[in-house]
Amino acid sequence: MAATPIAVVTGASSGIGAATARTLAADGFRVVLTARRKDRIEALAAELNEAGHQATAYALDVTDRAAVDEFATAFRSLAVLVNNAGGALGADPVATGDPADWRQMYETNVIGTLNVTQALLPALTASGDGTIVILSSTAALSSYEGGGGYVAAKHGEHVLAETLRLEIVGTPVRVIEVAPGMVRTEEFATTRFRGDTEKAAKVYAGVDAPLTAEDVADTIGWAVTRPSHVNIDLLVVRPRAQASNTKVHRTL
Ligand code: 8X3
Repeated sequence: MAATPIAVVTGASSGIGAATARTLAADGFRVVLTARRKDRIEALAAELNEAGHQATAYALDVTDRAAVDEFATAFRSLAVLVNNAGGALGADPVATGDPADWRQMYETNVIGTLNVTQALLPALTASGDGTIVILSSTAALSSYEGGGGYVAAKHGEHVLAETLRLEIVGTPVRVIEVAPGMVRTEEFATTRFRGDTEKAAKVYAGVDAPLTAEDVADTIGWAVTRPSHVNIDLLVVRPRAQASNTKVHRTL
């Protein structure tokens, strides 16, 4: 009997990461949930196992290269890696943005993705049929005022995905970039505005049905389960009410 294919999901403690873990578990993968918050991923893994799926939790900070390398030693063969860990900090103009925020966003979004991808690439290749998903953003493709360091970091992730795809062509690993627009999750905007829930709520004010974490997980699940020779290079997904990063229909 063939072994159950394994999918690693980073940032699986909430939002898109947690929803993606649920989707891939339902798709028949043994999911390995990673995030810094151990209690959350352990609870989700227990819930998935109780529902008859296969899940394990591993506390991991993707910016800690030594810890990532240690984690990677557990895998001789890996089917799927979903690089979801990341996020935004601040919405200040370039003129006044805090360099510390820029640095942190580059660390988590770009270097975190680089760390995990480099460490697991041998196992993905060894599987003979590996898939790397990079969760970027529509902020990876065009700028918006106040996007600042987040836009810069997400552009970095986009370039990482493009360059890696060029470099590993001919190996049995595909690179899929999923770029969501406005997604309402419990934490993204609140983290960006440092706990200011009023400011966070304004992001979605009057928007008829922003995307949910489940919508994005659904697109990731679809892309990952295409036949091996099909590479969804870049999938942009927005709510119907959002035509671009700066053109959002609001009923206010
Ligand atoms: C999230 C989309 O518009 O907040 O990645 O940059 S946005």
